[in-house]
Amino acid sequence: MSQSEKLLLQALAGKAGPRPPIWMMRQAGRFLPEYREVRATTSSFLEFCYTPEKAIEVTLQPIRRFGFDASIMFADILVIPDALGQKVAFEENVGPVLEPVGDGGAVARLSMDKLHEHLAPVYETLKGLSGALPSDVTLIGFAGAPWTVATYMVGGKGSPTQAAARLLAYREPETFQALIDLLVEATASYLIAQVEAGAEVLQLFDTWAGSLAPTEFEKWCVAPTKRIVEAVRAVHPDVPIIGFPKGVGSKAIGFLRATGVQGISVDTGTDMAWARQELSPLATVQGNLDPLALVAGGAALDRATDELLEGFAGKPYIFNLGHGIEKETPPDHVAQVVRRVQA
Ligand code: 1CP
Repeated sequence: MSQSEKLLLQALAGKAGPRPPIWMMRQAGRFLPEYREVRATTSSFLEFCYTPEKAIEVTLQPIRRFGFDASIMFADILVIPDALGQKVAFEENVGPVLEPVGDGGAVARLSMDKLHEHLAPVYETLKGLSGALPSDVTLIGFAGAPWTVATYMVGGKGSPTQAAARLLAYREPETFQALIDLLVEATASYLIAQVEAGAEVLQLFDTWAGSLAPTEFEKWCVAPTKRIVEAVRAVHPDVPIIGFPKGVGSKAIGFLRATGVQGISVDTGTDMAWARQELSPLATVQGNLDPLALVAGGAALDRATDELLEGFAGKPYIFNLGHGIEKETPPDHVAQVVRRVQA
């Protein structure tokens, strides 16, 4: 299959192909027994991400099992703080734990010097995947958007409100801006290297964009994303970028106008009739099946799948979830959705 026939690339070029492409956020992960088996061979999650052979294997598992149309490389958004010199660990049943960056001195101690050396295993993973994927499957690279990565860097862990980062941004705007500037530069450079290693599409995860007030949303989500998009396009003008400013509601319109990304991933709470009307003219919409409908399965899952397919019939559209797969998800339910979308 030629590049231009891949369904995900067609959809992102604004063409409604014969059917929508389907992939799922967190399609590799703990809901799959074969993932848990490989994962059990390395205790440190970051070391697991930095072992190309294992990262390639778990990236391929959901492609083999379900036949998704796209494959997202296995890594994590927190490899960037790790590569900038911050201490990052993942603790079992806790999640990420970082040594918090709380002032200008801590920001100044971060450095891009070893960025690519540190991230070289991720590029090896992409190169390996490029050769290993079926010819009709699109390879997606990704990074966390600066705001979301900064929430973990400043807070030192995940949090429901992202209060630590929001407070630092109000109290010490210059310090926070310096952190965001560093993340813009590092992330753009990381994404450019991903394209050179074989990524055909890039997704920017801004999971915590929804906690920002409108003015702060402009400053810490829209403006940094725009700078990254411009930097990547300056080198690779044709690589489509999908934004995922989660939980931002109607602010997605301004986000699309300002950043010019080709795709927008929308969360489960988004009204898809509204998205079709307001967002589809600006970008290809991706989403937003409820990850819990996927856990539930049965007729409710078929109904939710059909609503999305019918709602976007005739439009360029990417079938996906509104957020990542839950670890309790029965794999058979994923197969049920893939069959229905690809029928
Ligand atoms: O031991 C394990 O298996 C840990 C679970 C796990 C997995 C499977 C983590 C820890 N990260 C990942 C992989 C991952 N993370 C991918 C791989 C590709 C795929 O989707 O199949 C991707 C794209 C991510 C992105 C990511 N990491 C995001 C953005 C998307 C989202 O889910 O909102 C975020 C916020 C993270 C941080 C992270 N990584 C892991 C945890 C437990 C967390 C914290 C989440 C939180 O604060 O709630």
